[in-house]
Amino acid sequence: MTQPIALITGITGQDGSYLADFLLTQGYRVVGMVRRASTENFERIEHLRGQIEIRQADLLDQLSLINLLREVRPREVYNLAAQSFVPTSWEQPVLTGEFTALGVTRLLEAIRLVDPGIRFYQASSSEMFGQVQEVPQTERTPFYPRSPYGVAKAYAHWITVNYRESYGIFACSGILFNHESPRRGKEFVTRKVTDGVARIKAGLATTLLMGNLQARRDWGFAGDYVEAMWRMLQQPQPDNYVVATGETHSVQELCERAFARAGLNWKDHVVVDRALVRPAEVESLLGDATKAKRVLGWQPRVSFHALVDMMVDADLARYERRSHAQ
Ligand code: NAP
Ligand code: G4F
Repeated sequence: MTQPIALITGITGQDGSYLADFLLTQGYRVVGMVRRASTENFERIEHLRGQIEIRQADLLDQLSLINLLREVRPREVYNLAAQSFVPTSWEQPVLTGEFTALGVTRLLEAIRLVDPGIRFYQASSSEMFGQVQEVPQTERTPFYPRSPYGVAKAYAHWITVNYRESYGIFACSGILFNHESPRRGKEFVTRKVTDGVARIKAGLATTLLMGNLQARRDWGFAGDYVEAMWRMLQQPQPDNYVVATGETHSVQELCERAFARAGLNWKDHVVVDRALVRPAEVESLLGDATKAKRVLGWQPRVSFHALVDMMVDADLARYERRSHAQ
């Protein structure tokens, strides 16, 4: 049998790196798409050098996507690239729409032109549920996005469904709830907190400025969630799936657990800064992954507490290594 080829956009991101790890264990030839930068940003895939191939293209550039597909001829394309930080989407709404919404149409058009038999995964988001219309949220819950990012992801979701229905492309939309890891970007709340805890423990800071502590999220482990992406593309039919843990926790609970893990009391360090509260908030998310469990045989393995502990421990170890190196 010939080796299957997977193309991952956004391979330098959190999910791209975990998905590459996973696909290599499944025997894939993994090709990662990166956009041009003046310096390489390969920290999350450093450990995979020599095992994966990197090619340049950009979601903003149609021809680069067509040429990439012509060269690589993948069986599966995982579209993980996006402007993914919600607050930035208010500061750069047009660019967010270009990457996160229209970029998906460009990629689907490239697939249609080069090889409509390619299986396509779109990284959709629970941010599309925004001001939630029901609890818990399922594949049938109507969207009510609350940020330019959420609006862009709703467009991307529907264009994925539309290319499935219009052209018969095997296009899946994975509606993933928040998922985190030690590789999470430091601006997202979980990593901001665990990195903040480690900085305080190391004596590099005394306070941590935070936004809305009452917001609630359904947080899972990124390493578990990338497996659901792959399982979607192995089914006989393309479809949409919610991927979530079915548990919701507040940002305050996150702070409590993370500081306690390092032997600290969050109340001594966390300071609320109104400037970090968003113009329109997604107050609470809770997913129902019954369909993913039944059809894909997928299960989350890492609990909320285990996830926070894993991230705090990784950041503590990082600062400890740094202090020993000095
Ligand atoms: P991330 O860490 O922010 O990674 C985003 C990736 O997109 C990076 O590799 C980035 O490359 C790349 N990218 C951005 N603009 C690009 C462009 N114009 N052309 C090519 N590449 C571009 O995000 P993540 O947490 O791994 O999430 C992966 C995907 O899932 C995203 O689409 C996100 O919106 C979605 N999602 C995430 C979650 C979550 O909780 N993590 C939940 C639901 C959906 P650079 O390294 O060059 O910046
Ligand atoms: O970690 P966050 O920035 O993630 P958010 O906005 O939920 O978006 C993430 O998950 C989405 C899936 O639902 C993805 F699609 C998206 O790409 C991204 O990965 O914020 C989580 C919550 C928010 O309610 C925010 O207001 O934490 C609250 N929060 C409170 N203080 C904070 C802070 N968020 C950040 N980033 N920084 C704070 O200081």
